[in-house]
Amino acid sequence: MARILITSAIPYINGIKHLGNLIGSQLPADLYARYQRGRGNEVMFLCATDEHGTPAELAAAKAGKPVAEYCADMYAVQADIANRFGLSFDHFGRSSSEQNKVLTQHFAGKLDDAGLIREVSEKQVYSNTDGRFLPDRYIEGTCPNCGYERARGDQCENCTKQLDPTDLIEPRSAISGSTDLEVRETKHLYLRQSAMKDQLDAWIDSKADWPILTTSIAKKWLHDGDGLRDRGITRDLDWGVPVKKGDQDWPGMEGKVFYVWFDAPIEYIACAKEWADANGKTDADWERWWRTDKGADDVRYVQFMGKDNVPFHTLSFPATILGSGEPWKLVDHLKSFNYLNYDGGQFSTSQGRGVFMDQALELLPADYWRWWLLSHAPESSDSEFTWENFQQSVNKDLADVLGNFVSRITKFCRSKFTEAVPEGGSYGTREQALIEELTKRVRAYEGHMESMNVRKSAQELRAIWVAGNEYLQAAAPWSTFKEDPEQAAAQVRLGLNLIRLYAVLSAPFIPETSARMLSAMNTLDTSWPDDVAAALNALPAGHAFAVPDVLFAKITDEQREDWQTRFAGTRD
Ligand code: B3M
Ligand code: ZN
Repeated sequence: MARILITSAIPYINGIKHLGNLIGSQLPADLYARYQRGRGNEVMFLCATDEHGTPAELAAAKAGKPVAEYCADMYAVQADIANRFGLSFDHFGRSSSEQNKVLTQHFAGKLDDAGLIREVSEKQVYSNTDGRFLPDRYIEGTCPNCGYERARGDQCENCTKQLDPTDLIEPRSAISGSTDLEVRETKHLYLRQSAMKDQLDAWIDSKADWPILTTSIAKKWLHDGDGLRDRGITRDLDWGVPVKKGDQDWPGMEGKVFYVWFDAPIEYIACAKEWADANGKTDADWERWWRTDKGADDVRYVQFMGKDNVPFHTLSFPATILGSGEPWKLVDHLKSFNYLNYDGGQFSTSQGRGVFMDQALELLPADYWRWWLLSHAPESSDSEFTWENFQQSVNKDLADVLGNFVSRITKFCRSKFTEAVPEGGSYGTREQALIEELTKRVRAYEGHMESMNVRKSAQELRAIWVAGNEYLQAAAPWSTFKEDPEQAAAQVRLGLNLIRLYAVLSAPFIPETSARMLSAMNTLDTSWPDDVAAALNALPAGHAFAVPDVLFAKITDEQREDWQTRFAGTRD
């Protein structure tokens, strides 16, 4: 049994995420976690809310709530929606936890001991109108790299370049819009990433199997001149992890907090401790996932994220881990995604454009969205959500192919036999051919899932569904039944067993529907079809089942048009 640690990028606390965020990390991470559990491996799947820094402060101010209260409320909202989308985290933590505070201060102390932190007296943008410093997202302006006009002080979301607020052209306050800004001196801690360039370079070179998207972004920041600048890891803000060296005060740093991008990835680790603490486990229980000196050397660690998060995960976070000199687990495989666009433009949280997770669930159950998003994951390039495409996929793949198969075979059996797997007949050449085809396809599916090729996995799964339909069409038990009821019984027995097989294979994509299929088939047997022939005999003759309700309703043209209009504008 392999042990697999999986983390999804932790979503900012500032509001409900849109479908583009969902397919960018949490959903494919869930697909992989469910698949690995299905194969009988031991999985630790962690995610959390990213609660510090300017995104949280700005959103709380907008909501008119104290920031701690805002975060607690939004955490509950996000946890509930994640649950309703079937995201099967072993723990959904909070970066504002006590565990993360302790660990973040611990890492800072270790990095300082290793000589990797320097104090810098630097110039920061100060807003006279707002009476405060304007770090990161408190400031907006034009990106010096690509000219995008809404770049933020920490990063340009258009070209992914990491920025400093003073880099922006025509800067303005994100709070008041004021351009009455000046530059003032303030003291901050810098992580000496530049001192670790060769170590990071060698580490990334050792990852030959990483997706091109991941390594190209990492290499770009390592070699394009300023990519591996030392970065400030503290901020003049109230909300965040107070700057301390372990549990000691840090002279000169009073009243400052760590930068959100310093403590957010550390939450991946702290989240495991939160999991242990919440479940009456010991430190040894979580450390065996994270400390290579305590059992994590045989753990495979996989991270999922959108492409804009890659620089922080290939450079800054590894610099923190390697620099600590302690035996923490480093990522083994990093799966990154391009962007999903919405109907001719971008999804946007700040502009409320697109479909948000809560809205999606008001329209249709999670599995409809899961299937579309995963089968159209923006892997090799950006992809686009359109309502036409969504309607088409749902109606064809889910309703016509999978749903129809299940409905036809169960109803036919009920009408000609009983609601039990029929006796009699044995599998013949047509059935053997199907078993052979399915064996090939299931092995291919496993290969794609193992290497996290999300779209290819979906294509293969759909082909597996189609194979069953084509078999049913060709075998035509409704005709066979008239001349040879024994043979028809065997065909139906195979068809009913296919439903169980489909439920097991499809569970990572459409877990709710998979559970309904298993419950209709009246079985708890979710064993993986290592041997497809054996799997197609799992439900023996006489095994009772029930005809399930329609698995997937088709999306009508009226619904599609209605939704298209409703989601054409922006959310208030
Ligand atoms: N919260 C950015 C995002 O949600 C950031 C990810 C942190 S991962 C440690 O895209
Ligand atoms: Zn840019």
